[in-house]
Amino acid sequence: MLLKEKIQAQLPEWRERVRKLVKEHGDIKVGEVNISQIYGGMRDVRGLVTDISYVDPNEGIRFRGYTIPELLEKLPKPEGSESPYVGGLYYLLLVGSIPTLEEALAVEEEWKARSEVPQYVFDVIRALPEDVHPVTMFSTAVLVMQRESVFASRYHEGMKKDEYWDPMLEDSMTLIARLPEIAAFIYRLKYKGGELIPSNPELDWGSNFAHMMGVPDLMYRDLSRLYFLLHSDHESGNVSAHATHLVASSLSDIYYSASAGMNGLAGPLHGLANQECLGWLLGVYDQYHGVPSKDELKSYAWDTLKSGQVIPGYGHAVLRKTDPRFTAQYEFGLKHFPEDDIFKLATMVYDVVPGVLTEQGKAKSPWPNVDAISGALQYHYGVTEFDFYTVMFGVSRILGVSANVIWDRALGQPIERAKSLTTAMLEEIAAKA
Ligand code: AMX
Repeated sequence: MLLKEKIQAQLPEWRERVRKLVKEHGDIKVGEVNISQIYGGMRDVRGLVTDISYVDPNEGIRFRGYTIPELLEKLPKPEGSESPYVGGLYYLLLVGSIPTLEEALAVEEEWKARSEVPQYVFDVIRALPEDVHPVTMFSTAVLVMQRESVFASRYHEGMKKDEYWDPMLEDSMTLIARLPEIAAFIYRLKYKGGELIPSNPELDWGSNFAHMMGVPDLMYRDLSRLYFLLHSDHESGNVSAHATHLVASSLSDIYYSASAGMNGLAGPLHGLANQECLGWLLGVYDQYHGVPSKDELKSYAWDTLKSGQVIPGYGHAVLRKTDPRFTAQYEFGLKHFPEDDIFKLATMVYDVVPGVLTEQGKAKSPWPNVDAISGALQYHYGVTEFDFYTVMFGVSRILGVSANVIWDRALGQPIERAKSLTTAMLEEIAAKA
C-alpha cells in the first residue's frame, strides 16, 4: 500500500528526531498550569503534540503547514471540479506533503477495494430504536466493526511495539473506506423511507457519498468533498480528537477509539453545534416569515442570550478571528447560490452577531466558527434533516483522528495519564503562594 510505504520511509528519521528531543531536552519547560486552567477545561495548557495540523488563534487551521486556500489550490481534483479528492487530503495528513494526482488516486483506489460494508453493520443499525439519533447509529456502526480489527488480533498474537502503527493504518483504511456508505445508509434509512441508492464504483470517495445521499445536483459532490476536507482535523485538543487519542492510548484499536471520538463530537458545544446552528437560523426565519431586517435579527440574538443560551456557530475555544473553514464555505455559497434565503440569512447573521456578542462582552471570540454556515449549504441542496449533519462531520473527523493515532503509534506514544489534585490541595497551594 502506497501510504504504508510512504510512512515507513519516514519512520527512522521521525523516531530519531523525537528520541533526541526527549533525551536531550526532556526537562525543558514549555508552559505552566494555573488554577483557572485546571477548573477551566485546560484551556491553553500545552500537553499534546501533533504534526498533522495546527490552529493559530488569529489565522486558523493549517494542515501540514498549508492554509485552507492553499490546499484548495494545490491538492489534486477530479477534472472540472473545484474541490480536491479526499484521498489526496488523507495522503497529505498521513504523509505530510501534497500528493500528485496519481498518489491521490492510489488512496481512492485503496478505499474502493475496501469499501464493501458487511451486512451485519446494516443489521445492527436497523435493530436500533427508530428515534435513536443518527450520530448514535453512526458511532454504533463504527464500534461494532471492532470485531474485524487487525490491530486487535495482531496485538493478541504478540506483535512488536514498533509495528503497532501498521495494523492501525490497515484498520483505518478499512474503516474510512466504508464510512460514506454507512453514513448515506443512515440518512436514507432515517429520512427517505429506507430507499437505498447503491454505491457507484466509478466515483471518488466524496462524490460517491453525495451520490448515495440521493442529492441530484452534481455540485453537491463538490460541496461534500469541501465539507470533508474542512472538518477533518483541528489539532489535538478538541473533544473528538482528544477523546480518540486518549482511548487509543490504552492500545484500543481505531474502531473503539474513533467511536469514542464520535460520542464526543455529538455534544452541543462541539460537533452538534452545526445542527443547532441551522435550527437557530430556521427559528429566525420562522419567527419573521422570511429573512428579517437587521434590527429584527439583532433583537432575536439578544433574546437568545437573555434566555441564557449560546448563539450556535459563534465563538471558539482557540480561534480569535473568523474561522477560515467558515470563509471557505461562505465563498462556496456566494459563488453558487447567493440568492438562497437561508444562505442570505446566514450572511446577515455574520454581519450582526459578532457585534451583539461583543456588546455582551462574555465570549472571548465573537466570530463565526466552522458550524455557522455549513448547515445553510446543506439546506440549499435539500439535505434539510439537520440532526444528520453531525454524522457528516464525523465521517470527516475520522480522517483526522485516525491519521493522528496512526502517528501516535508510529512514534510510540504511551498511555495517557494526566495527574489530578484535590480542591484542598489546590487551596493549600494557593495559601502558600
Ligand atoms: N453565544 C453566547 N455566549 C457565548 C458564546 C456564544 N456563541 N460563545 C461563548 N460564550 C460565552 C460562554 O458560554 C462563556 O459564558 P460563561 O462564562 O457564562 O460560561 C463565556 O462566553 C466565555 O466563553 P469563551 O471562553 O469565549 O468560550 P469557551 O472556550 O468556553 O467555549 C465554545 C467555546 C465554542 C464552546 C463557545 O464559544 C460556544 O458555546 N459557542 C457556541 C456553540 C458552538 O458554536 N460550538 C461549536 C464549536 C466548534 C465545533 O467544535 N464544531
